[in-house]
Amino acid sequence: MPRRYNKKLQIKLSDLRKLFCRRDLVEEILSGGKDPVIYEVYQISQPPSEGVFSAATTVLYPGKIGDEYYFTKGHFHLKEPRGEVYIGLAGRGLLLLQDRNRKIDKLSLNKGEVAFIPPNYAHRAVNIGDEKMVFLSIYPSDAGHDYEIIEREGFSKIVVGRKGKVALVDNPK
Ligand code: S6P
Ligand code: ZN
Repeated sequence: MPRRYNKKLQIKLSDLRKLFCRRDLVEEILSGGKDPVIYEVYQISQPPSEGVFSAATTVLYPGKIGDEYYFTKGHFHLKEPRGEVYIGLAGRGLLLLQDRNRKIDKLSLNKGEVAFIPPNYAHRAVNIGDEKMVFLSIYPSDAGHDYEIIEREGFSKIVVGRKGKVALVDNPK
């Protein structure tokens, strides 16, 4: 847990119900009375202002729905051009980057690795390990978050674990 933050968000399975491929499994879990926490975000938010950074530590828990690994929602930044840096602090993960034409790239985001997110790319972290994946993000305080496109269309590829292997496959939706 970071020592200092001014806002904490907790994202549960029910917040991601439209995003996982196996919606039937999500509904089965929720209707059984469970709503696991998928990730937590500890933000050091600054008032939006050009040239000022905000930062956040995300703790993404390990797990899968069907064979799809837990992930963060993912978003574009509202304001262009606004990039971002992710720094892996713990665990094993991937960072998906998707451009406006839905072309996908993946970077590894393991403990100690740094990933740059160029402006105008949607970004989503995926925990492909058995332990918590923790990363620090540093972004312009005036970047803003656009979740709408991803909520509507998802990413064009998803990350699955099949027969002990991690694979990036086409999103069947
Ligand atoms: C903010 C940055 C991260 C994410 C966090 C949760 O620009 O990319 O702090 O907000 O990892 O992901 P999401 O997609 O739910 O905002
Ligand atoms: Zn971002």
